Amino acid sequence: MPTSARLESAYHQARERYAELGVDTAAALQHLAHIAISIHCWQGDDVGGFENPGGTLGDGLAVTGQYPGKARTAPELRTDFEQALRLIPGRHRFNLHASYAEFSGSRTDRDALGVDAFRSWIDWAKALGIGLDFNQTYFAHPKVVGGSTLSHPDAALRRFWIDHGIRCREIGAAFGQALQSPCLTNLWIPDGMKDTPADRRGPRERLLTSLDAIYAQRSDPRLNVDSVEPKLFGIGAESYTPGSHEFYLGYAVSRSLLLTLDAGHYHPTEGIADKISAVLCYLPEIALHVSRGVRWDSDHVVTLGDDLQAIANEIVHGRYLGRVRLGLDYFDASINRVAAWVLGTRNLQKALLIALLSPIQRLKEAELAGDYTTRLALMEEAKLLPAGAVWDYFCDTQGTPAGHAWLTEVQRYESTVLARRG
Ligand code: RNT
Ligand code: ZN
Repeated sequence: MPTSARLESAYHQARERYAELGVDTAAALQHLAHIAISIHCWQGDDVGGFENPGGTLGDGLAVTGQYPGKARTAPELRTDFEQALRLIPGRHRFNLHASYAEFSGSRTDRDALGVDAFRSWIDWAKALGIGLDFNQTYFAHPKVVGGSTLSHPDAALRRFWIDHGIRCREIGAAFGQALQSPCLTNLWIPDGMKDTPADRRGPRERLLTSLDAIYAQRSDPRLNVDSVEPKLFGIGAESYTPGSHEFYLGYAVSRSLLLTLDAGHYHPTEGIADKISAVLCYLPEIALHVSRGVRWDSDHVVTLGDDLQAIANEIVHGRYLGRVRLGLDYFDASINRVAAWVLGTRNLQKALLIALLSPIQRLKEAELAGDYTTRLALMEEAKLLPAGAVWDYFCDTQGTPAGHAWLTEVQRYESTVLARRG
C-alpha cells in the first residue's frame, strides 16, 4: 500500500475510535492547521546575531554545544529556516531579535536602529508569505553594564536602552505594515543581582520609569503589539531580578500590554500552564515562550512531555487559542539546528493536537457532576488514544513528512549544505 493510503486507513480507524468518545478529528485538524507558531530565529545560530560577528553572548544567556554547520550569515540562516519550514506542517511566523540587523555600509548602534537594517528580512518574509515578530536585544552589548540596562543607576545608559526599545517598536510596526500582519515586539532584559541586593526598590522604580518612556507612544495594534517578559532569576542574577513576575504582571495589566510567560523563567518545579487562565482574567492577550528548562532555565529543545501537554491543554480546553500568541524559545548547539527547529515546533503542534483530540466535553461534564472517578479514568484512557495516526495524516495532507521521515530530509540537508560550512 502506498504511504498516503496506509496513513489514511490508519486515520479512518482513529477517527472512529475518537468518535466513540464524542471527539471530532476533522474539526481538530481544521483547528490545528490554523495555529501559527512564532518560531525563533536564534536556534539557527546559537543566539549569535549578525550585528557584531564573533561577539560573545553572556548577559544571562548561555548556549552550549559545538555541533557543526551553524548559520554564519543571515542568508544562511534564512536558507536553513526554509528547510525547517518544509518539514513543519502549517503556516508559521519568524521571530527575529534586534541583533539580527544586517548593515550594508555604515553601522548604527542599537539606540538608532531603523527598519532599513531589516529590509532583507522583510523581503524574505514577504516572499515566503509569513509574518515577522520581533525582540528588543538587551544583551551581548558593551552598554550592558554590571549586568544592567533599563534599571541601571546611570541615566545616560538607561536613555540609550530606552531609545533602543522605542526604535524596536517602530521596527515592529514597520514589519506589521509591510507584511500586513501585526508584529509582536517582546521585551526581556537581563538586569539582576548575583548576590543579595541592598536595594530592591531602586532598580524596580528605575525600570518602571524606563518602561514608561519606551511605551509612552501607543502602537497601532494592527501593526505592532507589545509584550513584556518576566524572569525570576538568571545566570549571574541568581538573587534578584527587578523584572520579576509580579513586577511585569502589574505593569502589563496597568499599561495594557501583553505578558510573555516563558516556561523556563520560574522556580524549577513551577510550570506556566496554571498561570494562563489566571493571567487571562486580567489581560485580553498573552504571549508564550515555550521552552524546556532542565534543572535551570537551560532552554533545551521542547519535547512532548507533561509540562508541554499541560500548557497545550490549558490553551485549548480554556478556549484561549485566539488570546495566546504561541512562540518558541530554546537554543541547543549540541544537535543539528534545523532538526532542533523541526523537533520543537512539531512537538508543540503534537501537544496542541492531543489537546484538541481530548474528550474534554465528557471530562468537564464528569467534573461538574462531581464524578471525579470518571474524570480520572477518562483522562488516563485518553493518553493511549491513537493521536499518532491523526498526526501522521495531518502531516501528510499538509505536504510535510509524516512520522520520522523528516529526519532523512534533515540528514540530506546536513550532508549537502551544512557540512560544507567551515
Ligand atoms: C531569556 C529570555 C529571552 C531570550 C531570548 C533570546 O531568558 O527567555 O526570551 O531567551 O530573547
Ligand atoms: Zn524567553
